[in-house]
Amino acid sequence: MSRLVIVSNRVPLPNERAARAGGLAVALADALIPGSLWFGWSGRRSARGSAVTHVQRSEGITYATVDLTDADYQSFYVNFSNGALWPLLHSRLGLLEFQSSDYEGYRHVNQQFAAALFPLLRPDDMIWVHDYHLIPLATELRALGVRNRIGFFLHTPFVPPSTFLALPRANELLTDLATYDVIGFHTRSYRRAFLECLAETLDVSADKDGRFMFNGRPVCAIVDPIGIDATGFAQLADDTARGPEARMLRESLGRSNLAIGVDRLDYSKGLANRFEAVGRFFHSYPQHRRHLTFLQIAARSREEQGAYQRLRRELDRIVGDINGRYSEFDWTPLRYMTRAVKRDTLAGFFRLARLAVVTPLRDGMNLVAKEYVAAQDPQDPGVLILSRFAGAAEEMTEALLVNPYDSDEIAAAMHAGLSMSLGERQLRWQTLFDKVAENTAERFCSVFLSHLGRTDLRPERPTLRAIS
Ligand code: ADQ
Repeated sequence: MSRLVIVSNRVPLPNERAARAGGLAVALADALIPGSLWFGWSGRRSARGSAVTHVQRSEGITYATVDLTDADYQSFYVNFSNGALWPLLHSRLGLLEFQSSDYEGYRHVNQQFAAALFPLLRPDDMIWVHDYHLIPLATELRALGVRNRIGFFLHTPFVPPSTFLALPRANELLTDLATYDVIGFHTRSYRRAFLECLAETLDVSADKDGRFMFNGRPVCAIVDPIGIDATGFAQLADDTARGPEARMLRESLGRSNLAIGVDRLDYSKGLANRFEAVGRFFHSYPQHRRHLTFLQIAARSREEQGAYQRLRRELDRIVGDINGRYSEFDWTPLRYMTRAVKRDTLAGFFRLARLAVVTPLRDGMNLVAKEYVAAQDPQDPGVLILSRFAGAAEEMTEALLVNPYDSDEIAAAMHAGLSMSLGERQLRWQTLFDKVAENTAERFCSVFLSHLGRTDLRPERPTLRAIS
């Protein structure tokens, strides 16, 4: 059997796992059988950058990481990946900042990653690359003569040509993507947008299953929505809802119901609009004052970027405004913490919450929506309010779907959720739970890897670098 090599920008090292148990680490846990290799950035900066590869082993998995220099960190990670590609792929052209030198830095780091990974590879390894930081990696590996199967999964949305082609050098990134053997997207609409970009710029047309030929080689664009370990998360929620943190939260609420939001502190997550909606809710439905407390947990992220600093200031202002306006001496409508919370604690909090408000302006998938559903008590489930513009909305149609830009619609959905009969809550939840329990993280991995496993190795040829 082929060895699996996972490549992602950040590698969740075993000693950081508990603190950083984000979507990727949890979703890929099932694919990572002993013997696998995980390669990527260490999260550290040093003068030697990627010249030294740090290797450690844990539970049969090898973790190989490289550092970035300060200059590479700035151009590759901060400026191009998060300052250009992230806003572009979330349809925020107004926030896109492009500098050719950052783009060159991005390509340079991908080239260095390929050079550091190359000596670790075996001929029949299957290489699975993750996310927008590493789009050119296959091009760089092929240039070194790597013939292995290489797949790519994009965790963000993909955008139509009218948006994507606003990025200078967009054609090069499309060529890079078409250089993989398999390219995975969360939803049909992201795949469609990608194939439209290919048709428009590279004159490539795909069949209805996303197969096309590129440079004489077959390539397949697949739809493979990411999932979670639903039964494991349900068990975790059941356990931790009885734990000390959940008990303290419950006691602090008094007789008030709990509504919850959990996100990275990112402008794509729609937090400002959501907070405005909380204000609208207490304005339009005063009967809920004192009877609902909104808890927003927002883990700070990418703080080195101006857009994120501005967002934080804006959110501080809105929270102050709402709490100043509606608080009573013994009740605060909106509790807001800008810290990550441990995964097991979160599970228990989800189970206590009568509403989850998951309203990103755009989101590749959104795993919080799935975690909330998995965490509910089947006898007395809460209600999920979900943005139409999260990838999760394509599957989770029994949630209360809202336009995240419409504060009044979100407020009305909160009211509807709190007024919903037990019978309707159970019906909606059961259908949602069945879907979340079927489209698991394990299924996500096995679908992707079975597609990748069916592709052929590239024919032998001299390396381009050796020729030039
Ligand atoms: P993210 O943008 O990070 O991921 P999301 O899928 O919602 O978005 O969350 C990832 C994980 O982080 C979840 O397991 C969640 O519980 C956890 N998390 C979020 N906020 C937290 C907090 N404040 N404290 C503790 N844990 C928190 C990207 C894409 C998404 C896509 C995922 C996976 O942007 O659209 O769903 O990858 O593909």
